[in-house]
Amino acid sequence: VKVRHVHRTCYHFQPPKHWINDPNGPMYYNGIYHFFYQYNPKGAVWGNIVWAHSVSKDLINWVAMEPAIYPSKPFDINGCWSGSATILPGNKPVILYTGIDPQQRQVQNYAVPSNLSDPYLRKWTKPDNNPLVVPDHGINASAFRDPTTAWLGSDGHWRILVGGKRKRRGMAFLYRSRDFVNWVKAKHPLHSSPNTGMWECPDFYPVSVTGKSGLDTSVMGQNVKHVLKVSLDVTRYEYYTVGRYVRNEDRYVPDNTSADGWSGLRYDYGNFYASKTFFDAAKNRRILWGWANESDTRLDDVEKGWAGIQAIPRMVWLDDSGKQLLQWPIKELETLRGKNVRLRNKVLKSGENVEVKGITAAQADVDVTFSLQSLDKAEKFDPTWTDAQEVCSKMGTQVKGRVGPFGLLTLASKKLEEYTPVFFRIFKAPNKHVVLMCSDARSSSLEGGLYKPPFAGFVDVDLSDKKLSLRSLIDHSVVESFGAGGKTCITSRVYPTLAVYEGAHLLAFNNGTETVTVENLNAWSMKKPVEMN
Ligand code: DQQ
Repeated sequence: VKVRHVHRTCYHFQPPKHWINDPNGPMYYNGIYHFFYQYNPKGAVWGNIVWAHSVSKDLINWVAMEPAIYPSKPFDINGCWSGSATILPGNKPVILYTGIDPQQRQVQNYAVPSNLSDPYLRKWTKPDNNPLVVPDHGINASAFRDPTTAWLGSDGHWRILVGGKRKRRGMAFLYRSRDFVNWVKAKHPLHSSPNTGMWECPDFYPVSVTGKSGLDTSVMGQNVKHVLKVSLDVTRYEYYTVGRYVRNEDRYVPDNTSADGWSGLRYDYGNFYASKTFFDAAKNRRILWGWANESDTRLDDVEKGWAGIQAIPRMVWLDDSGKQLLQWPIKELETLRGKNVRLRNKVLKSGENVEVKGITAAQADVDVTFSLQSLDKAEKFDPTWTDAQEVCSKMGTQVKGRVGPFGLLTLASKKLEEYTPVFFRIFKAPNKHVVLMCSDARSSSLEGGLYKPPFAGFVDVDLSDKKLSLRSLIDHSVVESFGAGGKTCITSRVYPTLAVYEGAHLLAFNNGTETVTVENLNAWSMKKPVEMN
């Protein structure tokens, strides 16, 4: 086994070996953060799925526990798939998860801590009255999974969603229960959408219309909107809408500013899937975990002996516009920042770049604000360009523009044989500017056989101050970027051959005709967490 250490991450969540996928049941309980995830204890490909378990006091330094849930009973003998945690009144955590039963049906089970006085909640019990929910005759038993965190209605009944589909219509089935044991399917799903296929890992939660504070999942009231996120099995991308939860009908109605379906908003326009949020009562915030799969081949994964990482946990809250979420790496990440270098007011004329020297460029946190001299000469935006990735694929870093492309070259080799650019390009449309953000893996590696897409999204940002910011978290085989304070996020998995360890460089560049100034750039070498998984 060639354990390919050069591409292992340093500060992303990653166990020592084997396959990982979805984040499961994240929660904060009695001073400890718990994180569970889909894990194959026997190899670097998907299979034999259990709930691996790690605990932390700060979401950065993790200690691995034994697997919390693993196949052992008829109701989960063929797999313990994704699910969520809910903390019931009386401070009692309960996990809901999907089990695969002897008929390969997907059923919903629960598990409770075996010993509530164990601060790490190492052992979990699966009571004998499982499964709690089985697919009834109207439900496709192989498309019925991933229960959400429960929320409590004013009628005293708990509610959960289970992801599914009916023919090609994706849906979030709604179940209600008074005692958390007897669950009854609601007549209508909470929401559904045609031609979206299976909805995996639904997530449904309230967000405050003012400020960044998170809300407990059962909060209702005046100044609250709701977010519904689904992971679409067909595209392997996630979509969310911001909308209204009509409580008396138990229906969710997306706002008319939120496209419902494949053209909608995404948490991340790159490699990020099966995500899940939880309410962190310690710091009054909502935190998002998401899985970033490998982009190399299955054979590479077997040779490496590992596959899959978790993206850095992000705080999520509603933008002032009420139209989208903002996301930002949890502030605890900053405790890993080491050596800092700074660039100030560095003017980049057309075709110029500048290297940011003195940090470990393969393992870094970069935060930069660009200021633009003028937007007057921006290229005209063609309204048929609805697919950002397509625009990026035609207009990469080498295609000279006017205002942009400008941004960062991450994981760049000395002579730029390899680099993963993260950049903006600004266009002019009637009465507004259109900002394109790209994280383009096409030039990331000289190695063949890798998936190297030009990931991209549009950034709905007000440019009246002619400033645009970008933060990138670089960690050997991942570049996780946040445009305009977290309005648009893109995660790319890349496998450089030259731009590894000391061979990796970081630059800022401008390939537009218009001058761009690096007004302020901070880059930090990142340290390794003390204990890991
Ligand atoms: N992964 C789990 C399923 C879920 C899928 C199985 C999403 O529960 O639907 O490992 O990645």
